[in-house]
Amino acid sequence: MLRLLTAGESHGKALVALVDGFPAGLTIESAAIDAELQRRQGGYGRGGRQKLEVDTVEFLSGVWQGKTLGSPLAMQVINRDAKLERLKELERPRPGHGDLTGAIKFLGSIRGVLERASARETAARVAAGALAQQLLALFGIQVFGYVVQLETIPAPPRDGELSELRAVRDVSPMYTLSPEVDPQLVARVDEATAAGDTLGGIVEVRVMGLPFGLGSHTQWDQKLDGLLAQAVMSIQAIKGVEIGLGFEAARRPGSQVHDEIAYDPADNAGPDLGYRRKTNNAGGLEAGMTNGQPLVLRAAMKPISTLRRPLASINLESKQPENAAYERSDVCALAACSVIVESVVAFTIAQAFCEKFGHDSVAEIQARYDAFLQLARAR
Ligand code: EPS
Repeated sequence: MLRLLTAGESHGKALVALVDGFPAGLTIESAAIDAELQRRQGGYGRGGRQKLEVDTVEFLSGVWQGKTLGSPLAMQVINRDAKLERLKELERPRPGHGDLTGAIKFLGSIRGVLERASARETAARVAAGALAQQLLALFGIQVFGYVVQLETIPAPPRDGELSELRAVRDVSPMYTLSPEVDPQLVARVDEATAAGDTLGGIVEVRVMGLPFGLGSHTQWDQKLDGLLAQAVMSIQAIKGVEIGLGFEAARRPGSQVHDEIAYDPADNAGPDLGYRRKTNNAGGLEAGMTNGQPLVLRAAMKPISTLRRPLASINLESKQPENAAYERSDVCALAACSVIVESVVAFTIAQAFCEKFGHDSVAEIQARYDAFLQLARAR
């Protein structure tokens, strides 16, 4: 089983991703992982912290001569702003953060909760997701995330070659596929900054090149849509996840929801085996399994809970009303969120991929993958 645990506090020594059950024989490209880590640090609306950090990954275990060994991979991202021991307790919990609830749950300090609840933890998840993307890429699976809405302003995605879309996204200040909308998004972030407020939005991830049959219909905890929703909902500030049409499916009759099936015997060499859909309202998943179509998932991010113009709270020492604490923070981390959701989706897909095709070695997975495509084509 491929699995991930993370460790680390926002201002502790480092974030660590412990990836267990990762196949042997993958040549690791550290620079590509660093590129994703740095993309996570970017986007319009980030705060002062990102000027201090230059996130890069160091492998502490599981790699020999540039290749994975099949043993646990400990990946470390060092915190430059490692000032945890000097930081003081907070007394006024921020509505929306884990401050009040965590301090009560653990009968302890707000600081002890916020340091781990912080979205800085997602650096470890992006490192693991970027590693997973390198495994998936060997099998032609590409995971691609971008922003589709800031607050109420849509930034519609577009179709096209992945390399072209990547080029558009990577010069966008908000990681959108709508350059014409970007100035409006930037202006809205500037407005929120001036008002001491924060902003959320919606990100979308597409996964191309998926074979049939990742996940399973047989048991609730193996359904891939459920696993994806769990993984994405666990990202800090995510409040909703939808796949394909999502909530819109509830508003339409079945004839306008389900994706009619066609077949092209002359073009069945790819992982879709020649089965084509006129629409992809299912978002690539039927009965908890990939169906050979692109996976499409969206996630809703709430605005960041640390506001420069703070909301009402209670001083936990005096129990008297006071405004919430303010600490240096981001105004909008939506662009970063698109990188994080992309990474988390990539890791979850890699888990399902290894569940189906094995996780001992890349060579065995390749043989089993090829054999499956051959058998499935003859089905
Ligand atoms: C966060 C508070 C801010 C964010 C942080 C998440 O950190 P700091 O208090 O050091 O300014 O910048 O996110 C990151 C550091 C990051 O790398 O994403 C919080 O309280 O959740």
